[in-house]
Amino acid sequence: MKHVFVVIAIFLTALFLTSCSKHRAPAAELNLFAWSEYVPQEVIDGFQKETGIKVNYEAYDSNEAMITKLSQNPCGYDLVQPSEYAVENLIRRNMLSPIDMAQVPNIKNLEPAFRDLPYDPGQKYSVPYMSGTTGIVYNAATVKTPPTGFADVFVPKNKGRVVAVNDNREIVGWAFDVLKIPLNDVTPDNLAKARPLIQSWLPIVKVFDSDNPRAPLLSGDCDIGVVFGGDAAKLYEQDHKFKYVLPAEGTHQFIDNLCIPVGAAHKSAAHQFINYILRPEVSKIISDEFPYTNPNGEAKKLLSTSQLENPASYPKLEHSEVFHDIGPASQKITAMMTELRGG
Ligand code: SPD
Repeated sequence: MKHVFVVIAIFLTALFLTSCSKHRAPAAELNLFAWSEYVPQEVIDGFQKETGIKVNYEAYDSNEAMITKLSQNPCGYDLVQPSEYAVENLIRRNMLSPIDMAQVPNIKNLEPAFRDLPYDPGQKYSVPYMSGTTGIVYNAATVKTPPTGFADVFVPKNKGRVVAVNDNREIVGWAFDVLKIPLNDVTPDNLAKARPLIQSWLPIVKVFDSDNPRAPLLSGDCDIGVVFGGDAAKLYEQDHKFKYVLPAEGTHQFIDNLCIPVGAAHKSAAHQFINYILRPEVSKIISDEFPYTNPNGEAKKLLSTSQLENPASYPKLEHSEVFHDIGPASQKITAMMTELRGG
């Protein structure tokens, strides 16, 4: 019986590698599948110019969207950019290739706090790209009573004024925070408790947008947002009237990474790109355009005082939780949210 399983495993691996090789693209290419508005064009241009490797940047707006697409097209991408819990998920499902750290000497530039993190023990598969928090941004010129938590945001008087990231895991997490349920305790009972709360929140939100939630705040269409810290930091850079607060009910920190899928056709190019973005002067360009928390200690030395003092880029984090891979419960979140959003 054991032999049968071994033969099937060898056959499936051979089939997978053969099907991957049919899709091999020309050598000097890098298929980058990353969050939208996260990799500056200047970084891509610099890398292309220096290496002659053409970068094809396809964007996604949630970890779940990336995982679904990568599962459907396992040979289609050379680099992906999962958050911590998605790294755990991809490792568990054998979807990542180990990174040869000898080809990434600039990893030394990462701060010790961003090395060898629990979601990737031994740091075999992931290199932190940027980190951040999800929090509340508001326009202090129009919002006279500053919100301090989700309970102040999702109230009937704010109907039509709120923009929120379009991310089901996040939204369920906010409800769990309000209900004092640990973020990763995604059980059917806890989802049932969160359901009526989320149902009452959805009509209050005018815009769901993870790509550019800044736009409705800048236009004045909305004056309160629940957004990723980098977007709040960018708004603050444009106008200090945009204030950022970490929700009183609970804070969630994320760490987004670069990882190489197991079916990647251009692993050498992927390693070169990872090493390139870890150069301090390149990493600074990322902070200049997308002011998240930069994990690169050498790059941080190049940032201005105002960048380092931006409260949305480098908030004071006392207690925060981190998402973990929740396995099949993730589909339960998708099913509940799809139903609540009306299909
Ligand atoms: N526009 C870039 C957004 C990156 C956000 N990643 C954070 C995911 C938190 N679940």
